[in-house]
Amino acid sequence: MSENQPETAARQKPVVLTGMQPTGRLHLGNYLGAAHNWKKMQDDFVCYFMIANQHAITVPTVPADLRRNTYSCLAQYMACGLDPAKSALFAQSQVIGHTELAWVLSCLCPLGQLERMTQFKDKAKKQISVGAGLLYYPALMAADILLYNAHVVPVGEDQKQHLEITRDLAEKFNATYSPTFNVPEPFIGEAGARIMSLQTPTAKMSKSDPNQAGTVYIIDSNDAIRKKIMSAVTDSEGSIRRDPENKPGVTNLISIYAAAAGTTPEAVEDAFAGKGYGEFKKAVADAVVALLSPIRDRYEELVSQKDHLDAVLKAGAETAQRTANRTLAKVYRKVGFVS
Ligand code: ATP
Ligand code: LTN
Repeated sequence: MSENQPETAARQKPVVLTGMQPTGRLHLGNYLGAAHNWKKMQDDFVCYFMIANQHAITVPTVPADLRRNTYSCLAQYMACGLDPAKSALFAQSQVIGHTELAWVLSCLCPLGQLERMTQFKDKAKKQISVGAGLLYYPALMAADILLYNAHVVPVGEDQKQHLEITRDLAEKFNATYSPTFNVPEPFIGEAGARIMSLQTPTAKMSKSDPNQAGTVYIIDSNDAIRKKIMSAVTDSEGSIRRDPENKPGVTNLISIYAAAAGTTPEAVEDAFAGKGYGEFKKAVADAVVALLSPIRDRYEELVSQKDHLDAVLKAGAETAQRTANRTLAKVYRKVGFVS
C-alpha cells in the first residue's frame, strides 16, 4: 500500500469523495467537467473515487450491463489517470454503510426538498413507473459524501443542487444530534464545467442525448472524434468569439479547446481571431484527439484485465470500509441505536 493511500494520509490532507454512475462510456463532458479535475486532486487530497452502482438502479437496468459497465467505468477512471496507488477506487455496493447512512439521513430530509430536485423531475418524466429510490437518490448521495466526512466534492455544475441537500443534511444531523460531519463544499472547475452537445449546443453533452453525433466519448476512435467535431453546429457569423446566447456552438467549441489544450477561452479567441470555422474546428479536433487517444489506448489495455480490476476494487473497498465503519458506528451511537 502506498503511503498516499487514504488512511495513512488522512490526518494531514482534506478529504475528497466523488463518483459517477456506471451507465456506459464516459463522454467529453464527464471528462472535462469531472474526471480531469479529479486526477489533479490526488496529490493534495485524500481521495475516494466511487462507482455509484447503487444509484444506477434508481432507473431500470439490465444486470449484465450493470456488471459490465462497472468494470468498464473503473477501467475508464484508471485510464483517465485515477491511480489506485494514491486513491481508493471502489464500487458503492461493495462498502457497507452507504445505504445504512442514507436511511438515517432520509429520516431527516423533508420530502418536499426531494420532490423539488431538477434531476428527479427530469428523470421521473421519462419513467412509466417511478421507484421511491429515484426520489431518495440525493439522500444516498449525501450518505456517500458524509460517510467519508469529505471536505470537497468535485462535480459538474448539474450536481450542485444535490450538494446543497448534502450540506443541509450535514447541518441538520449536527444540530439534531451533535457536531459530527464537515459541511462539504462543491468544487466546480472553471474550464469544462458545462460542455454542451455539439449538435444542440443549448443542451448539455449527455449520453442520453438522442442525437449521438453531438456527444464525444472518451473511447471514441480518432476518426469518430474528428467527424463529430467537424460536423459541430456553429452559426453564420463567421467570427470565433464567445456569445453563449447568440453563438452557443462556437462558444462551446472555445470552451472545449480551452479545457482540452489547458489554456483560457480568452487566449483561444486571441489565437483564432480572423480565422475561419473550418480551421478552428480542425484545431479543436486535433486538441481533443491528442487529449483522448492515450486515454483510449490505456482503457483498451485495462478493460480486459478483469482480475486486476477486481483486485483494485477489493483494495479500494477495504480502505473505504475502514473509514465507513468508523463513521457509521459514530452515527448509530448518536442516533441511539443499541450496539
Ligand atoms: P446523462 O448522460 O444520463 O445525462 P451524464 O452524462 O450527466 O448522464 P453523470 O454520470 O450524471 O453523466 O455525470 C458524471 C459527472 O460528469 C458529474 O460530475 C457531472 O456533473 C459531470 N458532467 C456530466 N455531463 C457534463 C457536461 N456536459 N459538462 C460538464 N460536466 C458534466
Ligand atoms: N449523482 C452523481 C453521482 C454520484 C456522486 C455521489 C457524485 C453519486 N454519489 C457522491 C459526487 C458525490 C451523478 O449522477 N453524476
